[in-house]
Amino acid sequence: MSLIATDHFRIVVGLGKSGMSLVRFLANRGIAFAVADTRENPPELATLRRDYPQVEVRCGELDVDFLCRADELYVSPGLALATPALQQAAARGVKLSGDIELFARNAKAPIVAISGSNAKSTVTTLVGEMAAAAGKRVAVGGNLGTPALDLLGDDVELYVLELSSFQLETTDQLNAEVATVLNVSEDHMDRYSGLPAYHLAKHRIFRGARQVVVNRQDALSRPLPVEGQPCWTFGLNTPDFKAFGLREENGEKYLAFEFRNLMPVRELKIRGAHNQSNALAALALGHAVGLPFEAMLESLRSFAGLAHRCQWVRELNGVNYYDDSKATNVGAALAAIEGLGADIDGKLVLIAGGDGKGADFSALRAPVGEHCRAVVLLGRDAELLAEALGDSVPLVRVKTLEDAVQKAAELARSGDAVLLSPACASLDMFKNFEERGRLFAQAAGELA
Ligand code: IK4
Repeated sequence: MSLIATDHFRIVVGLGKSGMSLVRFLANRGIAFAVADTRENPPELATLRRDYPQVEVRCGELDVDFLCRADELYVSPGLALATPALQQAAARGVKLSGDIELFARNAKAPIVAISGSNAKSTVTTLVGEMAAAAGKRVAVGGNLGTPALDLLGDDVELYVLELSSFQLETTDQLNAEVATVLNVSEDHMDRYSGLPAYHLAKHRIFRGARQVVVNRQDALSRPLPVEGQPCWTFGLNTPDFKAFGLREENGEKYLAFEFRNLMPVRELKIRGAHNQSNALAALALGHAVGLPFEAMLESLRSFAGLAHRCQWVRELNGVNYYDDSKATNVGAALAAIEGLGADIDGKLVLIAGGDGKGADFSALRAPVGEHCRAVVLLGRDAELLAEALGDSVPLVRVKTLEDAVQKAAELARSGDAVLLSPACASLDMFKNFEERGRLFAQAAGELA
């Protein structure tokens, strides 16, 4: 590959999905770069060797002297910035950056930026659908679907990005048109010193934002006020000025903006209070970028929810099976247990466990005691979950997801629901939560 000579040299650290998008971006612009990954066989190595055979790649333990050949490193969200080799390079003057920073420097259209411990994929997808329904040329991605750099295009009118705390850690100035942290609950405690550090990383999303959207019911979602910066809020209580919320009138509950009712809540296909909150968050973000209410409400009426997000899989012998593999933390599992638990006649048989990422599982004890007939535990941190749940409910340990589904089917009675909502990441046993969800649905489908 011919590279235009510049005094700049970059290194892409981590060759997964976003690493590969960085490679394409840098190569297309003739910027000189190399690639490093701590793994011997990173996921996109074959693609890189095929499409960019001239690019230098160093696999295995990071070499600080090699990293210091670059003036800027683009660090994968899967690799901790605290990694000693990265910190040593930074101490020697190398800038640590990431794909989202590069995206922000190059995007020409407004950005809707969405983070939070939970619901960010749902709200991102909703805002994307709303913009499309309003006739906008919209590009949706980031932490979900297409990596941000692959979205860049001259004809794009609006970007809608889901961003993780790891992506935000390497982003200095996002300059979003509107930014939000939907909620903050504990996650990734294997990568952060505590909730404050995680909270701080998420709030980098507000750097340079022209407008913000705040969750009235989560103080940790609120940025410091900035003079002249419009602040829209959402919450399940009654809305006031610049606010989205719920209002009850003549026994009917409505999604509402300020003093006007927009749509009866019952017209939503997605169920549960947390999904009403998600709908309101999407309305607030869409309104901030000027989307008309008509198109937004149409999208809300047709949206049936995401795959692996409390997704109905099948019914057998009066038992419904739900795939909530996307519940990779305690907050997400709580929403599912409380939401679905209150919605069914019978009880839940919960399948949980995996890589707990250092979480405190104790908040699960009371709702599990209230809503669950039994819990089937699997994965690396099954025993930590067992300890937290105590004797609130019968516990069954299994080794595989197939066994978990089998056991759950035996335990469930007619009217019950079997719910995979692991409160843990899947990476100890699976490629990702999508694979975990697919295998759950397959095992449930094979029950006879
Ligand atoms: N160099 C380098 C390098 C070395 C190892 C780069 C990556 C790794 C592997 C990879 C990864 C960790 C990809 C990842 C990741 C973590 C992608 C996403 C995440 S995440 O923490 O943002 N998401 C998981 C979570 O929320 O727990 C998803 C878990 C799941 O799918 O079950 O390391």
